[in-house]
Amino acid sequence: MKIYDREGGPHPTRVRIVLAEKKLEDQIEFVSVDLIGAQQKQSSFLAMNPIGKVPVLVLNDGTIISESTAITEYFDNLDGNPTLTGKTPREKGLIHMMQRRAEMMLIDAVDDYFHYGTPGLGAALRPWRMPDWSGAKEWGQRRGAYAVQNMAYFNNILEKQPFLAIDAFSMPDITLFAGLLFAQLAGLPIDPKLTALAAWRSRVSEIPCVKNRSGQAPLPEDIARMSA
Ligand SMILES: N[C@@H](CCC(=O)N[C@@H](CS)C(=O)NCC(=O)O)C(=O)O
Repeated sequence: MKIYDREGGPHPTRVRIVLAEKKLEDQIEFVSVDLIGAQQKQSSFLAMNPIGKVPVLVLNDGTIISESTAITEYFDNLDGNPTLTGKTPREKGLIHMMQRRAEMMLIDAVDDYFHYGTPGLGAALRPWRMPDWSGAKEWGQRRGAYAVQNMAYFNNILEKQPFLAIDAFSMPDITLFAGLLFAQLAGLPIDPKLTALAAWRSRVSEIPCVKNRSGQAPLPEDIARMSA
C-alpha cells in the first residue's frame, strides 16, 4: 500500500498515529508530497484526489481512499478488531459524533485560520486560495477565534471523562490531538485556564502510538520555507 502525505502535516499525523496503533507502518510505502511547492494541486495528483489534499491511501489493487477519517476506518477494520473506531453500535455512534465535532469545531477551523488568516503555506498555494477575496484575511481570523473558543467545549468534556468519546483512546482523540498541534503551530495555543484539555493532551502524548511515531512536527525544511 502507498500513502501520499507530508511528514508533520496535521492530517498525515492522524493517519501515522493510526498506523502505529495498528502496527501497520511496515506495510506502507510513503510518498512525500511537497505541499509548499503545491505539488498536491498538479494534475497528476488531482487525478488521484480531486480536492488536492493529503493524505491519500492507494491500496495494492489501485483503490484510492482519501479523507483521514475514511483511511482510519479502513486500517482500524483491516484485522477485524477495531480499537479506534468502535466495537459496538453505541461506541461507533459516540466516536463519530465526537469525530465530526473535532473536525468541524477545531481542526477545520484552524486550517481556515492558517491558510486565510496567516500567510499559510505561502505563495505557490495562493492561486487555489481565493487571493482576490478582500475579506479572506478577516474571515480566516474569525475562524481562528472560533477554534480557540471551541477549545473550552472540549475542555468541559474532558473535565468529566478521560477521553473524548468513550472510556478508551479513540479516533476523535487523535483528531483533537492533531488539531491542537496544528493550532499551536499556527499561533493558537491552549489557554492555560483549560487545565483538563492540557492534562488530556499530556496523557495522550504518552500513549505509545502517539509517542513512538514519526511526523509529530513539520519537517525542518518546511518550517524554514514557511517562515521564509
Ligand atoms: N479532510 C481532509 C483534510 C486534508 C488536509 O487538509 N490536508 C492538508 C495537509 S494536513 C493539505 O493537504 N493541505 C494542502 C492544501 O490545502 O493545499 C482529511 O481529513 O484528510
